[in-house]
Amino acid sequence: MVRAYIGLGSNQGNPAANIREALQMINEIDGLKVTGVSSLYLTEPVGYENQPWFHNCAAEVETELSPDQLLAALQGIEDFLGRVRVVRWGPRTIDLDILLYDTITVETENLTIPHPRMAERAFVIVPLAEIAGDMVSADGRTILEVRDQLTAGKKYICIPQKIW
Ligand code: A4P
Ligand code: MG
Repeated sequence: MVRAYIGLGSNQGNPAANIREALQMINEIDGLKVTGVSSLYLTEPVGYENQPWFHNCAAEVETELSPDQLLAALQGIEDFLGRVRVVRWGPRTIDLDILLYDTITVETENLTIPHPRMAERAFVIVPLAEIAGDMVSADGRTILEVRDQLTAGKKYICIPQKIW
């Protein structure tokens, strides 16, 4: 069993319901179990601004799946929940990213772990720090250190909603 962390994001339809449904589907896959979920955050869109705000959270899973198998499982859930990819960084029903997989580094055409853009993105790091503060990011800082440096002086809206 390996511990991995998944970033969840949605800004179409009912984002909180989409995220809850994705968590349930993740938990129902053989060899995957959700062992922790952060608070749910309302976040300003990054990358492509002309779109609704996102809801984001992070989940901890225990898994027997390899990184490639985990990616395939998450993409199956994205497809099932009807994600249509029109614009890169654009609106989506659900986006599921592998943030960390144990302490392993993966660098293939289809998969980069730790997730390459996570350290610059408060919408990933703030939720992740709630459940994986002591894990180490790609540059050797802990997730808590990354969060504190990234968010100094900034405000993020946390929706105190029971998501899991
Ligand atoms: N891929 C490589 N590494 C990974 C990984 N660690 N986890 C590949 C998941 N996928 C990974 O991703 C494209 C390809 O990345 C996949 O086929 C997989 O093989 P995608 O999810 O299909 O495309 P995308 O999400 O449109 O592009 P990208 O570059 O992954 O976007 P991001 O970085 O996921 O950003 N603003 C807020 N506030 N909240 C958000 O959640 N999300 C995005 C999407 C932009 N702005 C946002 C948010
Ligand atoms: Mg993505």
